Amino acid sequence: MGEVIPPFYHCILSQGKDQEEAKEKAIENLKLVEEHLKGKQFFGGETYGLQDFAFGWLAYYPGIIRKAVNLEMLDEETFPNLCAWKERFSDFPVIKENWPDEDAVILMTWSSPFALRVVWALKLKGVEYETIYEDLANKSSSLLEYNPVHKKVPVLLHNGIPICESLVILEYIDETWNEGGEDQEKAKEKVLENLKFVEEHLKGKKFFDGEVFGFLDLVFGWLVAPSVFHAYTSQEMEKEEAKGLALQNLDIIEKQLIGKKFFSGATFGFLDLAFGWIANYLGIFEETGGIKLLDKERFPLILEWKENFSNIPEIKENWPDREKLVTKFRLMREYYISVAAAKRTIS
Ligand SMILES: N[C@@H](CCC(=O)N[C@@H](CS)C(=O)NCC(=O)O)C(=O)O
Repeated sequence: MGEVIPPFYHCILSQGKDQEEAKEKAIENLKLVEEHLKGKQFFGGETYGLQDFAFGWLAYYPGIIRKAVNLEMLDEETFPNLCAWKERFSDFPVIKENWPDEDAVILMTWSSPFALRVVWALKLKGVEYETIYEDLANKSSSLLEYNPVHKKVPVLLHNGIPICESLVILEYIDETWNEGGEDQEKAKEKVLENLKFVEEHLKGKKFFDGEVFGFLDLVFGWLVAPSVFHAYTSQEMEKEEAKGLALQNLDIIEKQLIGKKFFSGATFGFLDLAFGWIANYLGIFEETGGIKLLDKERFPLILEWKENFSNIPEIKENWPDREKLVTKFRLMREYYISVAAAKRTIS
C-alpha cells in the first residue's frame, strides 16, 4: 500500500518527463491492485472491510489528479475491476457523506473589493475555502503562474484549476456550487458559453444597447470603480471633471434600481455582488478623497439598496475593517498624488 501512494503525489508535484515516469509507475501499481480485485466485489471478498478503507483514497484522488493536472489514471478499459469497486465503495452512505470538501483557495489581498465579491459569493453558497494573502508589491510565483496575463487578484483555485477575473469567478461559483452539484468541467464550459454569448451580443454594436452607452457597459466594462477611483485620487480643477464622470455613471446605476429592492429584483444576485463595493468602499473613497458623491437627493435608491445589501449577514460579517481601510486608502491617495506631481515635474 505504502508503495502505491507516492507516485500519485509525484504526478502532481512534477512536470514533463518526470511526470510521465511518475504516471507510468502509478499505473503499474494500479495494475497490481486491479489484479488483486479480480473476481471480487471488495478487497476482502464479498463484503467491504478494512482493506477497502485502506484503499479508499483510490475512489477519490485519481479524479482530483485528473482535474488538477489533467492526467487520466483510472480508465474503465484498463481498470474495469477497480472502476466497478470504486462505484460500489463510493455508494455506501458513510463513505459518500464523508468525502473531504472540494478544494477551494482564493489568492487575494485583505483590501481588494474585487476579491471581496468572491468571498461573499463563497460564503453565501456555504463553501469552505482557504485564503492565501498576496503581497502585490512582491507577487507570489503562484499568482504569476495562475494569472499570467493580468497578474491580479483575485484568483480562485478550485481543485487546482485557476479561474481569474472576479465577475467570471462569480459566475463560475454559481454554476459549480448549485443545488444539483454541477460538475466542474461542465461549469467551466457554461461560463465560457456565457462569455461567448456576451461576445456575440456585442457584434456590430458600439455599446451593449447599440449606439448609446448604458448599464451593461458599466457592468462588463468595470467602469464605475475606475471613475470613482479617479475622482478620489484627483485634485483641484481635475477633481470636478473626474467627479462629474463618476456621478454620471452612478446616475445610470440609480436608474436600474427604480422599483427594485436589489439589482436583480426582490432578491439579490450577481449584480448586487458586482456592485457590492459601492455599499462600503465608496464611502471610504469619499472620506479619504474629500469628495461627496452619494447624496440623498440625487441617489435615494442607491442609498436604500446600500442598507438592504449591507444588512445581509454574509455581507455584513465579511467587510474588511473600516479603520484599516481608511488608513490604507489615505496612504494610497498620498502615493498617487506624489506620483502625479513627480510626473508633472519631469515633463
Ligand atoms: N478586473 C479584475 C480587477 C482585479 C484588480 O484590479 N485587482 C487588483 C487589487 S484590488 C490587483 O491585483 N492589482 C495588482 C496589479 O495591478 O498589479 C477583477 O475583477 O478581478
